Amino acid sequence: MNRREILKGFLAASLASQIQSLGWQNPIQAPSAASRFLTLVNFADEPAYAMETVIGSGLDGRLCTDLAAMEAYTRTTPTEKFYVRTCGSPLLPDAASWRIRIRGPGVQPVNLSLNDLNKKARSCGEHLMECSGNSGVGHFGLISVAQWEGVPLTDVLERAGFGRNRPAKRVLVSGFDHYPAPSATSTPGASWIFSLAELAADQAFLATTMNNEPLTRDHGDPVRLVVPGWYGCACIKWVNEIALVEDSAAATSHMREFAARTHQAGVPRLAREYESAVIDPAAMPVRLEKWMAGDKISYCVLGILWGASRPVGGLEIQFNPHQPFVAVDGFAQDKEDGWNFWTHAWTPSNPGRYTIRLRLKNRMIRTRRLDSGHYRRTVVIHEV
Ligand SMILES: Nc1nc2c(c(=O)[nH]1)N[C@H]1C(S)=C(S)[C@@H](COP(=O)(O)O)O[C@H]1N2
Ligand SMILES: [Mo]
Repeated sequence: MNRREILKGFLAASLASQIQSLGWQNPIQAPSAASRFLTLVNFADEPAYAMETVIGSGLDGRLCTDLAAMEAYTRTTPTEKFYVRTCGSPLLPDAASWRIRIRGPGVQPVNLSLNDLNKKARSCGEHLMECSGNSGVGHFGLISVAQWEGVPLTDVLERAGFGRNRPAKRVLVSGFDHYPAPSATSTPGASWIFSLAELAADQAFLATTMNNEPLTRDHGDPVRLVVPGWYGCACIKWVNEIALVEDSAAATSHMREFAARTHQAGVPRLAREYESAVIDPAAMPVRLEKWMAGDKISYCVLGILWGASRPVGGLEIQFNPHQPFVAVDGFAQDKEDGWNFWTHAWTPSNPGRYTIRLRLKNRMIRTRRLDSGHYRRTVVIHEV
């Protein structure tokens, strides 16, 4: 091993062990006498954005999780930092009178109360949610992980007498979406139509708590849908209606609005023509640290991998389009529906602009958004 490789290995190992021992807490303390954290390097070409504060209201309300802040590197995102896409409306009815109306052809409608639902709620695990509109505006902060409790949607349907043997094979889930002012960017009327098979296979549930607390208003209080592994646009908040619909049901306006962002072919007219709005495995850098390792400047890229419902094998990183992809040195996947953290020690040979891109080692796994270059991030290195 040459000196550079030794330093690289040392830096990766010391950072990785420190990050693990602190449970992804702030690593801005020297992991050893021989190395010293200098500073964070910002991502270039991303506009300044106020992170972790609510900006706007109603359908235009947003809060972006600051992935570069080390508090984000816990298994779950604290609720007050969990991203928000659409804030709770001041017109929302009182939780005490909340009912979910369940209806379908040939069955008496049922009004499900929160009490009924809360009695059946159980732990549904840790799940990541990402807005399909997540982008460099907001530093890719429309992505978060929480611990959820709730009731599987298929159980709710069975209990209401809407079992699997009904002719209707599709389920429309709608949420409250009335705001005092019209939106500049979005169409109101959040609703998605799923097949019963999708709901069962992906274990969609009606969530009643988030991080062991009642849902907050902005995250769907009193009840929201969570569809593990799907984009957030399918995770309807303030759920007030569940309907069994015909196989020939038209796609909702919300589905049409999100067709491109969920990788559909065009804007399909019928709900059944929509592919599951699943998140493919993806990875991006979220934090770049500048270190003094011995007497040499070195950089550490910290990043996340998500959307992987199975082990992906390995991750590769590239520092400019003309450079080869190399194996990410600190990558280990321990979770399949949250985020996995990785680190990569980097000693660029020259100052300059670098565009960092990730890909999976296994090129057979579908990674549509990653392949499109969507999660590329650029940094400017002044000192090597
Ligand atoms: N009723 C309703 N539900 C909704 C939306 C909405 O505008 N109205 N937005 C959806 C979108 S696009 C996303 S990404 C998620 C965001 O959930 P969060 O704000 O709790 O992170 O909620 C979904 N559920
Ligand atoms: Mo979204």
